[in-house]
Amino acid sequence: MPIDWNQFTEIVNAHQSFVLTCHIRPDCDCLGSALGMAYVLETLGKEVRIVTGDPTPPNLSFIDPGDVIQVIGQDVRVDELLDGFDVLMVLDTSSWAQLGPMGDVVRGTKAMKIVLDHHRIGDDIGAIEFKDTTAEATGTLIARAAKHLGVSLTAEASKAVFAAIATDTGWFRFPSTTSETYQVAAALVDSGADPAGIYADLYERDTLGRVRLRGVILNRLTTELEGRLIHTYVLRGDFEETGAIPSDTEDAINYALAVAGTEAAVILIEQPTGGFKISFRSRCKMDSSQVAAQFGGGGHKAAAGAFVEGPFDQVQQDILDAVRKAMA
Ligand SMILES: [Mn+2]
Repeated sequence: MPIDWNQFTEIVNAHQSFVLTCHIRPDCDCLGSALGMAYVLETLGKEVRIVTGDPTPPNLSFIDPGDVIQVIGQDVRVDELLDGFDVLMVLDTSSWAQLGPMGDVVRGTKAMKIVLDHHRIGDDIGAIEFKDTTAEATGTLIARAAKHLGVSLTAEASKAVFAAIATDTGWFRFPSTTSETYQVAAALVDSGADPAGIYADLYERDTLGRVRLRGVILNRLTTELEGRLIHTYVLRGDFEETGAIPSDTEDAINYALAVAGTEAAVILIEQPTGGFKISFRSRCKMDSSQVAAQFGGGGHKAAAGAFVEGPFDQVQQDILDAVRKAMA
């Protein structure tokens, strides 16, 4: 459903103070959208604060150079945030599970609640919903909101919104990317966003350890079933040997899927405290979530995860057997 921007504008005009929030494990779309919306509202003379359920991860701190994003339970307590403002705006999600500790504020506040989001799934959190599930990013909705509210973005706000859209579209390559995506991006470049600088901040700030661990992971790639299944692993000792940390394995499984002909990928990552974190990816009929469920995990058809304890050889055999069966 298209968003009723007149109604959105009326709500903004009729209120003075806003709290913006987004989902836990914040990504660039959620943080960039919050910063962009905060700029728009402040330009209109509103009082705004951004409070999230989780801290900004270190690799995304570039998006908030002024360090204005606050964390619930760290910078402000739930009971301190329940009143004293007019509108709670939830960005890039509308599901209780994704709100984390901010869910207590959403439940407890008497302020008006609105959602600005592009996700299909979500809960009724008692908010007026401004949802456009055809939008490629919440960042796109921020750019539209700025237009409807008559605010031109500064270079810094443009950078935040550009980063939001660029990351949610896989740097403008996912099928959700349309000609309008490029038009919005072009307008953001005109108002000061620097794509080369944003790309470098996002993708060219890895530690040497992270890149070395990637080498280890790539070296161990093994294919079977005529190349349809690809798998690899990380052992505890690899972290020490390369100087990497466990979060450096985050997107490792995606390199495996870069190999032509692969339909499913599996990575086993031994945790520093023992046990294996398993990630499954599927681009075939295999339902990753069903395979993960056999090991107490879960997720979606295309991507799922589980945690399994036991000796490496045994865990690897059990996991691969389940995947082979699901792909048969
Ligand atoms: Mn998003």
